[in-house]
Amino acid sequence: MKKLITTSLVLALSAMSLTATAGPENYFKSFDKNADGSLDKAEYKKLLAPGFKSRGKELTDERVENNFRRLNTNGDAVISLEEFLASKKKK
Ligand SMILES: [Ca+2]
Ligand SMILES: [Ca+2]
Repeated sequence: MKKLITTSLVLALSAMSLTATAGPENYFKSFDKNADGSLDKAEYKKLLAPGFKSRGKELTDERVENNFRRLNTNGDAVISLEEFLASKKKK
């Protein structure tokens, strides 16, 4: 019984560190700092930053803008969860 609890705790912890692969929805929400259900450009920039950093690229405003526009299919000022998930499915 004790072992089972330990195992599920480990699973829960690894799920937390793997939010990107475990659930794009949770990943999206973790960057939605004001919890309005969408990512504005500042929030989206924070989402992009680790990926750029790991590839040794500088995250310029232009790159944020380009990525933002690609995801923001309806052309408003924010990326909705739907738009974010749609971009994940395309890959
Ligand atoms: Ca937001
Ligand atoms: Ca949008």
